[in-house]
Amino acid sequence: MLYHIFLFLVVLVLVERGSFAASPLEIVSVNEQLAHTEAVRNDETNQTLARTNFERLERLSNRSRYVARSCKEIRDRYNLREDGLYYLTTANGMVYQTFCDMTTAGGGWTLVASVHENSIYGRCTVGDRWSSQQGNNAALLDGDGNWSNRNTFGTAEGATSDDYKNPGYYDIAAEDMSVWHVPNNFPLEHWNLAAILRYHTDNRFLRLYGGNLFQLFKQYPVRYNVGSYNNRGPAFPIVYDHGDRESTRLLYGPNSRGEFQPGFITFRAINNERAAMAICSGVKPVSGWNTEHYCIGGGGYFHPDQCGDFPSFDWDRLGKGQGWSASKEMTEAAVLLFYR
Ligand SMILES: *[C@@H]1O[C@H](CO)[C@@H](O)[C@H](O)[C@H]1NC(C)=O
Ligand SMILES: *[C@@H]1O[C@H](CO)[C@@H](O)[C@H](O)[C@H]1NC(C)=O
Ligand SMILES: *[C@@H]1O[C@H](CO)[C@@H](O)[C@H](O)[C@H]1NC(C)=O
Ligand SMILES: [Ca+2]
Ligand SMILES: [Ca+2]
Repeated sequence: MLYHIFLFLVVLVLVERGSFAASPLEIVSVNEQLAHTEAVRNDETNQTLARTNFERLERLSNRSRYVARSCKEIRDRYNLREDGLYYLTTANGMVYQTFCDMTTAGGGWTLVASVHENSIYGRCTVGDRWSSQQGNNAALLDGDGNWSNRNTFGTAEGATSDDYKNPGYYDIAAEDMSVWHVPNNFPLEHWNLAAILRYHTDNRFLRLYGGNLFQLFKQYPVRYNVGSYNNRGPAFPIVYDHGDRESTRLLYGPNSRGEFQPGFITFRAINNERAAMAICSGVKPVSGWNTEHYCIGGGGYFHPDQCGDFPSFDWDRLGKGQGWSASKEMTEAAVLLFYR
């Protein structure tokens, strides 16, 4: 027995030594690795320090002293022309931060929302805040969703990575809209250049609809069975800031191209199955009602294969740009909504 214990100890000691006795070559390489890791970390730290430019931050932080309800007011009152994040205040005094586009067509555009499709396969599931997160459900047809309430969510910096809605959506009295389609996850400082489509209206149409989408969708509820399929909301011509009618056409599926006319923005379109969609971006449906393939947002009840923030952009397979399927670029880009 003792002999066995002795043997066991010998083995144990050998194993221990084995694991500690690295060759000199190995030791060098481990040290090199540590040194390398350290260097990378230093570099990262240095970069972080470089980014924390105090003066710049102070200047940005000082923007909290401006008082305005929209980016247009900031532009007009303080004569600021720099794109970026600014603080705005609602009529009730609620302060929030959002992105101002101070350059497009004279600037003064307030980012109020973004519609982001996190899972085209998820049919009215988690992340489908602009349609329904509660499943395709015939009992949820009333349009008391996020197009027509004062609920807010998300952040301006995260607007291409998830849905975003700030108080400006219902608080600002605007005249026109601007829309940017920005590839998912792009950082704010590159949105403008990265956008695959950018346009705005210039006929002040929002004046006729209460000054914002909150009011517009009161008149045109985004609700199942609210009208027949030939009953669509208003459509308005757009002015292109990046892209044109032809590039807009190509962003949607070949079959869809036969139904719409590019060069417009349309609100509350109703499809064959009488589901309502909130916005047809860049197009006006003219000779067909399969709007679920090229319009976004909606109520909580669709054809079972259509529910979602981009209801059926993948009808003929995701991102294939064939049949009714929208292009991959379009399906994987967030839709940023601005007011002025
Ligand atoms: C980081 O900055 C320190 C001090 O400014 C400098 O000594 C160091 O070499 C820098 N490290 C790297 C990896 O650039
Ligand atoms: C920020 O505001 C403070 C207080 O008004 C002022 O003293 C400072 O110069 C401003 N900083 C910048 C970078 O504009
Ligand atoms: C509206 O957005 C909120 C997130 O704040 C979400 O919980 C809710 O489910 C959304 N409404 C619908 C109808 O999806
Ligand atoms: Ca979805
Ligand atoms: Ca979403």
